[in-house]
Amino acid sequence: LSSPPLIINTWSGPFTAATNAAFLALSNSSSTALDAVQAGCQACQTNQCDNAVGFGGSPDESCETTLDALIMDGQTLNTGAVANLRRVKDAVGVARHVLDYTQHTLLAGDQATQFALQNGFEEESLSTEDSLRACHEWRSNNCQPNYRSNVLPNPLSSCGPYSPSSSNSHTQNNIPNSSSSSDHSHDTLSLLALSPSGSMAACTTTNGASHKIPGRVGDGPIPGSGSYVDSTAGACGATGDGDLMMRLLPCYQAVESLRRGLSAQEAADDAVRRIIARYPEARTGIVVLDNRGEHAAAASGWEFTYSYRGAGMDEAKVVVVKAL
Ligand code: SD4
Repeated sequence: LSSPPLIINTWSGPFTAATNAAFLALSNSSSTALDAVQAGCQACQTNQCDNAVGFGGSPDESCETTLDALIMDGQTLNTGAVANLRRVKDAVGVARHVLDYTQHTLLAGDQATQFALQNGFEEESLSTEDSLRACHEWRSNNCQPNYRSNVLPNPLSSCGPYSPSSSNSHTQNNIPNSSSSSDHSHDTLSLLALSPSGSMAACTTTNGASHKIPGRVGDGPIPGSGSYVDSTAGACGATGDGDLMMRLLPCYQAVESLRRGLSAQEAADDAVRRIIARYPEARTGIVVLDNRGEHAAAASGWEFTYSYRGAGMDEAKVVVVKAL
């Protein structure tokens, strides 16, 4: 149990910049919980947090980096999200515009880009030398992982011909290899905030899965999957194999479990167990925060670490979570 102002982060290491930016914002009485999570996600988008969030990471089959993001207000359930956002760096900023200035919840693809440009965001390439090099190395290495479950050639890249593979062969392939708590193992930042007045917010920002089929949207921008918050119960953020996780809406599941009286740990364990009952190989990690400040995490397929910073703490604290 930690006291607010409290920030929970799906990750640590280079992502600590996000925890600190959000914590400082939440400690400033003029910022809301929503402002705080946005500031935290933007800190990592800007400095790329180890190329795992924002521009320059996780190129798709055609070498393009695209972004998914979501931001949610726990008081109103108002949500803004963007999926497969192209050529605009501040994905969570655009998501906040969807929340603040539209009746919609989720905009996708080139039209999300158009919306962003109409609202003053800059059009920029999301590729870097590093992301292009990673893509070209992947291509010269027979293009594994292979998200295509049949032998149809891929017209968009120079990767063909594809070898046959079973359906759902993408399990684990897209997530950076991590048998340890290496700082390179996540692609997704989710932040949860609990303010001293009890208001809560959540955000998620990610460049998704590497070498995905262009147009693929992950779990990040899906309410209830990438993150979810309802201040009458609590909040949750997720990272891992989004193609599988989004089928079971683990964050909605966990927050509703809090409402039904489960502890944060029980709710996190339950949500992950539901995924691995179906997909034993799935690599997952979720963090859960109840509206009193109790927090916990559960994971499968990797050793997961998350971090938090609450009232009176000079720096973020890291928690290591064993796989279920
Ligand atoms: C996705 N959940 O797009 C993200 C990837 C991730 O650690 O979290 N990787 O599927």
